[in-house]
Amino acid sequence: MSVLHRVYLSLGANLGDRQGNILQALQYVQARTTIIKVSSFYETEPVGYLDQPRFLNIACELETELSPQELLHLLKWIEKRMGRRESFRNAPRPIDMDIIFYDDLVLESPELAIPHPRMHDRAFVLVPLAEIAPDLLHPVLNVTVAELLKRVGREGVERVERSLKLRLEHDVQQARPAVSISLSRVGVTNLRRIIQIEDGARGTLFYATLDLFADLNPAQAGVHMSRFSDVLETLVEEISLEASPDIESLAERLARQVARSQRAARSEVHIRAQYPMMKVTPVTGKSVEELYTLIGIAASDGERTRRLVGVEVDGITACPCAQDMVRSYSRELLLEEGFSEEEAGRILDVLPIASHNQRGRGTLLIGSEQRVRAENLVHIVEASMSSETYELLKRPDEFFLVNKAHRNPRFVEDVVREMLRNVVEVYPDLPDGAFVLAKQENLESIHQHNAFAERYGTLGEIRREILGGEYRLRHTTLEEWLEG
Ligand code: PH2
Ligand code: MG
Ligand code: MG
Repeated sequence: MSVLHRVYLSLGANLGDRQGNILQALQYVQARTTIIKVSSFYETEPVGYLDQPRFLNIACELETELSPQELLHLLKWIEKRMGRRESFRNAPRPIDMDIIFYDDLVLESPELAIPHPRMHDRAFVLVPLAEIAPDLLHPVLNVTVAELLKRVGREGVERVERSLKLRLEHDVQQARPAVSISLSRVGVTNLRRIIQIEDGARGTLFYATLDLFADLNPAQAGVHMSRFSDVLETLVEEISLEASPDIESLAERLARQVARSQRAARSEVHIRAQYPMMKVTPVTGKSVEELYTLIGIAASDGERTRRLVGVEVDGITACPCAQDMVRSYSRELLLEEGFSEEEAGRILDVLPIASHNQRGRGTLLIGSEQRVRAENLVHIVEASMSSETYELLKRPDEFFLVNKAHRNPRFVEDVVREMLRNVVEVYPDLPDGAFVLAKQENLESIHQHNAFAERYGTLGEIRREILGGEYRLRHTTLEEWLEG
C-alpha cells in the first residue's frame, strides 16, 4: 500500500474558454489523482503583469500517490497538452496549475518550491483556498489559510457562477404542444441505481432498475425529464444515510416527490431490485443463496398514494397433459403384460409418471396499506408451482425436486389459481379493497413460445369467486386500483 498525499492546487486561466480550460485540466488531473474538493470559480484582476485579460481562478484539494516531482511533471504535461507555450513570467495562459501545499512538506529546489512562495500574498489563491480549507495551516508561517486571507483581503476577486454564454430564453417544456391532448404517462425508464433497504436490523444495498412517470396536461409540451433523476438523486443521498424500511415505501416516497416536482396530477413509480435470500436444500440441508426479484410500485396524486409490493420467482412446472398421456400409455403396456385393470391402476398410483417440465416465472403483487412482506410472497409463489428450484442441488436434492414436480403437475392456469387461493387463505386479515395480481409465464420446453396466465383484481373480487362461487367478468386492473 502506497501512501496517499493530500495536495492543494491553485488553477488559473485567462486565455480562450477559461472555464472550459479549468474543467479540462481537472479532468486530466484525475488521470493520476483523486479530487476531493473543488472551490467555486472566481474572476480575478491580473496580478504581476497587469496588461492582460482577467483570470478565472479556483483551488482544489486532491489525494495522490505521486511524489511532488511526479505531480509537478503531470501538471506541466497538462499545461503543455492544453496548448500553453513557453513565454515570459506571468504571461497570459490558457491554464496554469500550481502546487500550493503538499502535506506539511517544505521544499525548495530550483524547479519547485512548496508551499508556493507567493501564495500568502495572493488573494486569487487565498480566496478559493479559504473556501475549501480555511483551517489548513501554512507549515512555515504557521497560520491558517483563513488568517492569511484576512491579512491580504479579497480585493480584485469576485465569485462567479459557472456558466456558458447561453441565455435560457424560453422554457421549451412549458410551451404549448402542436397537438393538444393529455398524456397518461411520460417519464424515464430503466434508470439504474443502488438502493438501500432494511434487511432485519441492517441496511442492505441492492442493484435496482426504476421507472418513473408523471401524467401530462394537454397544454404543456413536455415533462421536466431531468427532474426525475434529480428527485432520485436527492433521495438516493437521503437513502445512503438511512435505509428505507421496504421497497414499496421507497417507491411511495419517490412517487410523492415526482408528483410534486412535475406538478403532475398523477405520478407512478416502479422499482425492481435483485434480492438475495438464503434457502436450505430439501434433503441434504445445505444453505444456498437464491436471487429473487423484488418489486415495489406506487402511484401518487400529490396527496394520496397507493403502493404495492411483489416478487418475481422462478420455479419449475411439470405438464399435467403430457403426464396424462404417459399414464394412459403405461396402462396399455401393463394390460398387454397381463396385469388386471385393478392392478394396473394401483401400479400407476405408486410409480412416478414422466412428463415434460420447464422453468416457470411466477409474479405475485399485493397492494395494501397493511404491511405484506415480500419474503413471504416468495414462498407463496414457490409453493404454487410444481416445485421450487435451488442454485445448488446434491443428488438426493435433485431427486426430491424431480419427484415433487411430477407429483404436482401444473399448467400456468393452475399456478395462478394456486397463488390466488394461497393469498386468500394466508391473508384473511387483508381488506377487500386490497389488490392482487398473480401471473405465471412458462418457458415451454416443447415449444419456442411461452405459456401465460394472469389474474388481477381486488381481493374482494377474488374472494367472492374463490369463497363465494361467483363468476365476475370485470376484474379491477392494476391501473384502476392505482388510480384509487
Ligand atoms: N497567475 C499568475 C500571475 N497573475 N493573476 C491572477 N488574477 N490570477 C492568476 O492565476 C495569476 C495572476 C502567475 O501564475
Ligand atoms: Mg501561477
Ligand atoms: Mg505555474
